[in-house]
Amino acid sequence: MKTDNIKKFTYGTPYSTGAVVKEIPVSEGTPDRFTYDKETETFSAPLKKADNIYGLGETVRGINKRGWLYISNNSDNPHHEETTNSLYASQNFLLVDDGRECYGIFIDNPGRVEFDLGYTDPDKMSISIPDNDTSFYVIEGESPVDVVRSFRQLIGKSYVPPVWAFGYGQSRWGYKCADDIRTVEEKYRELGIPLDMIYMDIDYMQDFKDFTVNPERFPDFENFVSEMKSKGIRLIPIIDAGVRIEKGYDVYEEGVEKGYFCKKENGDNLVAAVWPGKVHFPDFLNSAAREWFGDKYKVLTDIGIEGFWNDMNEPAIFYTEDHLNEVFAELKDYENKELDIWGFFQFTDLLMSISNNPEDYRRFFHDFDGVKVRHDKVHNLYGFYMTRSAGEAFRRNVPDKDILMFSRASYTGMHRYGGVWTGDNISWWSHLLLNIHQMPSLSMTGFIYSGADIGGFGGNTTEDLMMRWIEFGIFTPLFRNHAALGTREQELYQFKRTDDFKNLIELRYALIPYIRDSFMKAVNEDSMYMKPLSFEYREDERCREIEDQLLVGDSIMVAPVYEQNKTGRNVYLPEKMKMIRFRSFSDYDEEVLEKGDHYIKAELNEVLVFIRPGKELPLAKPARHVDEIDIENLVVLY
Ligand code: MIG
Repeated sequence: MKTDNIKKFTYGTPYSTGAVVKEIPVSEGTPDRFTYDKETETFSAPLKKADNIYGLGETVRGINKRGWLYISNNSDNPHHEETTNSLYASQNFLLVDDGRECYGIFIDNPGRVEFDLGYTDPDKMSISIPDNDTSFYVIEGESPVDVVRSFRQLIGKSYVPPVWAFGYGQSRWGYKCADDIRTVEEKYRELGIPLDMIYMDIDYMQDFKDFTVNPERFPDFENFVSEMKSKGIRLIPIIDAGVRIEKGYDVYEEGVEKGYFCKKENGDNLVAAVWPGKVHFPDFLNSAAREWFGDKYKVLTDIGIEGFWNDMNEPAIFYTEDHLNEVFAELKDYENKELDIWGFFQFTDLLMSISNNPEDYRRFFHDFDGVKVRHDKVHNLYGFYMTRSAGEAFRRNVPDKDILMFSRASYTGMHRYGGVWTGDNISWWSHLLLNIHQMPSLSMTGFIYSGADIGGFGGNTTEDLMMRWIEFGIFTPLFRNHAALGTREQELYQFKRTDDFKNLIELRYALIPYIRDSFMKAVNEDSMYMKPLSFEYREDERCREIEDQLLVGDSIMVAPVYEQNKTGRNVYLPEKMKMIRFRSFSDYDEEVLEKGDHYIKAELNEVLVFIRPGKELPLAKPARHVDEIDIENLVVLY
């Protein structure tokens, strides 16, 4: 691998985060194109009118990130919208491209990093790092694809899930017992809709304790796992970051005894609260603790579980014992007091400060390779290291099996151990569009096995939103329908047009050979699975503003419909392409369309795919499960 196009600059004492896998010699001076103001710990570079900015992985707004303030600070925010600054993940990689020349930068700092991308000053990009113990990489390249390839070689190969994980998964927070899960399988089977995974949310556990199964709700769990597997369904349980404080619970007892939990300044284990009630947080930054926690997954892999999702690992904190006590003390002042309007706001602010309080993230410490580090300085590593703990354990304990693993929080480097889902979205059309925007940025940063909660997690979905979202989800490697407790039920059999849903899911299964091939290519060649058009059509100015069409693999472009009550959309073709309007894997129209603008009809059940000239799109005959797909006999469209 050539690395002479990558320069590394360091400030303070950078942590070895594990983000990069290649040693780059340290250069003297300031990163090319940037000035550095030591006082404000801010790097600045001018932005030309033509500069587009890509990257940052899972964030709000468009594919072109220019014009907003993005803050890397992994946050549980189930109500995110346009003005949100921080989401569940932090990938400090971005690429500046004026259409002719481009460069990338990667800020390896696991604490808070603020990217002001033309927000304060439209002609300037500023990156502020309050705790500047940073490695700053500058990556030069001929084209965006080139820069991305170099970045990906720097950070190492992306995680590859088992083949069945390219199938369709049904999830919901609220399946309470084995029979609830059996019902899901039965209803899908009755309708003949393919399905490979059913996800188990927190209700399967005993009192929300990791690595336990509630024996009343799931009697003889091991048998249940094989019963479902005999029906072609893998069960995918959730694992949460917090460990319940309970006498006699092995994970708690061992963690306390071995000193594997995060501690406060005074050496006591931090007491926080999440679903299980009071918890301690495993110190995933301590390699011994990481090994210990990782081995716990064995409890479930030993009985046939082959996949997991790691949740709440920003970590999300409902409250800490210490801060809650402070709040109660302050509340005393409010009692019997006439509240004026400002007093009232102070009072509500106080109550709002209870969850995910920034102060709480400064209350505890890690033993990071023998060094005591305050949590906030390495905050964005927590989810990464939880997932690394699992990933390393799988290699040790189940070496000949591929295990499905994806996480909510992440940082660069985690892409070697698992994928991500994009956290708690809402059943909004704008979040379908957000999903379209996030996918190429995730691809850039190595998170290729990724996807959103299809249909939307919070809020009540509608049949048409679900259908349009599935039509995009067909192309995302992680393809999971998931919803929150208390929302409208959104398994596909809950809707009226089940035939259409069946056709769409079958189309996904028909596309799996192409999807999986393109996925493996992206992994092996350090390229992108989903790309903005501008990365490929360098000469075409129009492509620089297209944010609702994507290239998927080498052969196709997709143009999803993402607005309600639309039966078509405008599509820009950067070259002559063959349009396929799919109603199912075997029912479609074809039409060759010239380069340029087109208004194209796409009824609610229709998916638009465009095949690039000289390229091929193979289709398999769908099957109920991924491993039943006949990959030898493919129909090839071109
Ligand atoms: O506080 O386990 O993002 O997918 O269903 C909510 C319950 C905790 C958040 C996850 C979501 C999951 C939910 N969890």
